[in-house]
Amino acid sequence: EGVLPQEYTALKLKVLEWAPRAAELIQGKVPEDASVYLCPATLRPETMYGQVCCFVGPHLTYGVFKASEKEYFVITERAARNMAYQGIFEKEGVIEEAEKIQGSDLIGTLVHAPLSFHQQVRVLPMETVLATKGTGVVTSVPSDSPDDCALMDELARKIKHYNDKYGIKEEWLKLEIRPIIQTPTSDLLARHLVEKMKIQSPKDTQKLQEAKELAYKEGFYQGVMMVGDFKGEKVEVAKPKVREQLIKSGEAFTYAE
Ligand code: A2H
Repeated sequence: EGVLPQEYTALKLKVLEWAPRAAELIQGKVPEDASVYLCPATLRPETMYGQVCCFVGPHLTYGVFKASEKEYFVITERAARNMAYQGIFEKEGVIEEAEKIQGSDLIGTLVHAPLSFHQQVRVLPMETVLATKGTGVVTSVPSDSPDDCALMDELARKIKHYNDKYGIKEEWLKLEIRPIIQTPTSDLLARHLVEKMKIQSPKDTQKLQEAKELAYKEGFYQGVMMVGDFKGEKVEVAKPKVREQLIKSGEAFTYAE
């Protein structure tokens, strides 16, 4: 980890319908009138219009942590500890875990994705999620993230395997990927880079690292918003505005580590 703290935007993806195993575990553990959110940490809040699913690590353990009387967050225990000391939970320094859930048990859960063209998206598996970064939850924006793009391709290509293993349905992967940001190279920069660099799988780590850096730099310094309230503005300018909007509407918060 670096010397300077990384500041993420943590998004609140409200659970609309639990996957069967998660539903059993949650039963009676969270008050009826409370909402539960999956909280992905992102560095690209301006891309949230393009969310198509939400990734969890199938082998990671998550907790359902009480943020306030009415709100519970699904995140790693590590993230909960950090949040408890950042004034994110109602009771400063207090960690209350309603239940533990394995990532694999969350797969198939239906959540509401703030700002996205696709308001309802599914939870899907990402084997490469690091337990040591962010909240352990990653929202998927395949138009602008090479990692997300490579993984969506992989899930679709091996749908039979993923259906057998996790009950993933083909239709969950079929959400349209719409352009969000125009850059000199492309309006679907991640897709363009994955194809141009011949990235075959989420395990092409070195190529993906390179693609990620290229996409981040070009997107940030040369990108222009094609959608949303800041359409036509440079990404550099729009990014903090989208972030502020999400925070003001109660759909996101700042999380640092
Ligand atoms: B980003 P950094 Cl559109 N494990 O959000 C693996 N990856 C994680 C993670 C974890 N535990 N927690 C967060 N991330 C991802 C959007 C996005 C992201 C776009 C383009 C690039 C991009 C949509 N996915 O990240 O190591 C999250 O994905 C590439 C930099 O702290 C988060 O932002 O720099 C980013 O990695 C944080 O990575």
